[in-house]
Amino acid sequence: MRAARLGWLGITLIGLLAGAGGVLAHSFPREETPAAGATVSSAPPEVVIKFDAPIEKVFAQLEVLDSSGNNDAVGQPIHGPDGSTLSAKLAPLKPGTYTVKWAVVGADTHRTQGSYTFTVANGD
Ligand SMILES: [Cu+2]
Repeated sequence: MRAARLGWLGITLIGLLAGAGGVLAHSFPREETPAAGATVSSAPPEVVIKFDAPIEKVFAQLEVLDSSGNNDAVGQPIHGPDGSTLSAKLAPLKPGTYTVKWAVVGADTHRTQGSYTFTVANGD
């Protein structure tokens, strides 16, 4: 009876450690500029995503798509000196809603990806 209890405890602890390790290791956005879901009054010159864990300098993708699916990011994504920031310069954006699509490989070699939108308001 006692052995059985210890067995369950052991399995639970292993499960918790494995789960926590997986979550901590992956790289997900912590802060986006412009913020996810934001409406900004003027066209931003760049998009910046700060991740919660280091990302590899290769394999990173960052696209800023207009409503027609055209990519307004200019050139390759730029890695920040802190090792966990990715940014892209933008062509002048017209008013409208833009979809930011990102994909990165974390320092643990795991790939994560996602998307969010922001809106450039009409008029100056
Ligand atoms: Cu991971």
